Amino acid sequence: RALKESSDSSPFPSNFLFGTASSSYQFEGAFLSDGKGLNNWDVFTHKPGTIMDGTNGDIAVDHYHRYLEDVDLMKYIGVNSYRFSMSWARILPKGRFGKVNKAGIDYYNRLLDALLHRGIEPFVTLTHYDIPHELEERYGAWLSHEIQEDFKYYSGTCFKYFGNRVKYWITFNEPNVATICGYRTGIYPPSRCSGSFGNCSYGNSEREPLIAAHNVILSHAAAVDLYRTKYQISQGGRIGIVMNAAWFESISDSLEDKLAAERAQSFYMNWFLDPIILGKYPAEMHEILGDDLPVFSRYDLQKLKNGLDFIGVNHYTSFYVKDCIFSACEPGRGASKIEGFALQTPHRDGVLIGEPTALDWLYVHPQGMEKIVTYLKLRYNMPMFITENGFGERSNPNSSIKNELNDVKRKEYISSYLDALVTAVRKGADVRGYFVWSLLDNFEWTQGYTICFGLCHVDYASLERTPRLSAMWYKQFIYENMVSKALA
Ligand code: PNW
Repeated sequence: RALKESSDSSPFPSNFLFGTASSSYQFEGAFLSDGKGLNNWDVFTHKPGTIMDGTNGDIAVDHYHRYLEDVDLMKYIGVNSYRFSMSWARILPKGRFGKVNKAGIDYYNRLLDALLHRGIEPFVTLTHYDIPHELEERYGAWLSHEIQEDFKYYSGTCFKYFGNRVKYWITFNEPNVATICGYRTGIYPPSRCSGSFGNCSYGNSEREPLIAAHNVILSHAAAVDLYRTKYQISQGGRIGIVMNAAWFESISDSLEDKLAAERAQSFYMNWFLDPIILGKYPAEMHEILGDDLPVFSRYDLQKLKNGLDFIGVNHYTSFYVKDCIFSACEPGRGASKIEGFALQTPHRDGVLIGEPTALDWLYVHPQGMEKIVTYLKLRYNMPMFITENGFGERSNPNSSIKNELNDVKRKEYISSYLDALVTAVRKGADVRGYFVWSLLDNFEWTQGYTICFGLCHVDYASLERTPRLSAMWYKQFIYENMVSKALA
């Protein structure tokens, strides 16, 4: 369909999903309300020194109580889809070792019904970093194969209660970021570090990120297997996974650097997608990690087969990549063995890959959107959704509200990335939706509330929401796209 319509002014088909994205811990607040259990992020943010501004998600933007207002805001902007995550500990406060929390089920029922009532398609993430603390306490969460049983139980609970209304399920958000930050650099819970990197209270084995990832992959497979065998035929939904997908550009034309750019992708994104889609870890990982790489049993492989209906792509930025096998590298992002000896750097000959932002990992390089989508099409040839794309700015409590709302750079960022996406779609990539991160300013993990990603500004004293220029721009963009479809 995308190809047939490529002569239109807009290549997006009329059923293309335009939305905004969020996550439970960053949005909901209500961290102890109505029977919710503690999760890993509740415990982590309450430890001193973990979050830059000393804040936490106890209240966040109080989406739990203000979801109706937020759904109306979405309706105003004109999106036809909303990506959000469910809080595992709100639904199962003690994982599979306790009861289902009825109040949690009720909350998501209300949210789903409010969305559907306004014609907004729910796009549901099962796990966006937050998991019941109980699982960490009992058996070390992702380091134990037991988590597969828990994740299967949790996803089955969600399919059972919500599957009649949810047509798009995502098992995990960015497990590549979660395992690297949780088990290598230690900046996310459970704050475990490997090798000499990071600044944790204890040093752990180099293998931990690999073990955690292996359990994520098998948990994903268990949930998909359950969905396929028990729910999919009657409920008619699709199930996917979301990866953080940066574009890695070789820093030079040398073969060594080109291979390093390939390796960077294999050790970051294909690490999860290859096993799930192709049934094995990338060849480069086998070569470099050898026996350290966990092995899939024949039983695992059976479950992994055909384990995905679509790929969710969180794309924000690009990096140059430099080889660290044949030449020496200073330590840095990507340079270690478990990241494939492929240093990621924003500089080439003293020139940045794109305009820098308030985040040290976010450079504005819209061409990366076209390249990553094209790369994914060639490697996996599957339907895709851009599940996150957005622009972060430092919040400035002293600036006027007028200034806060005039987010020209965010508008330009989104507009240029959408242009690059159009190019990829015209060339034949099967992209079916696009979600801006995020509807509102929110709790930006270790950066707390110092960074704003919202199309709408949030006043943290009153929790009042106000659309920014970028929200008005997105509203107009969606409207024009719909009109061009209606007239076509
Ligand atoms: C994503 N990187 O995280 C998450 O899915 C969101 O929850 C988050 O708020 C959003 O992007 C903005 O940060 C990322 O290092 C974490 O490249 C790390 C990276 C990218 C995205």
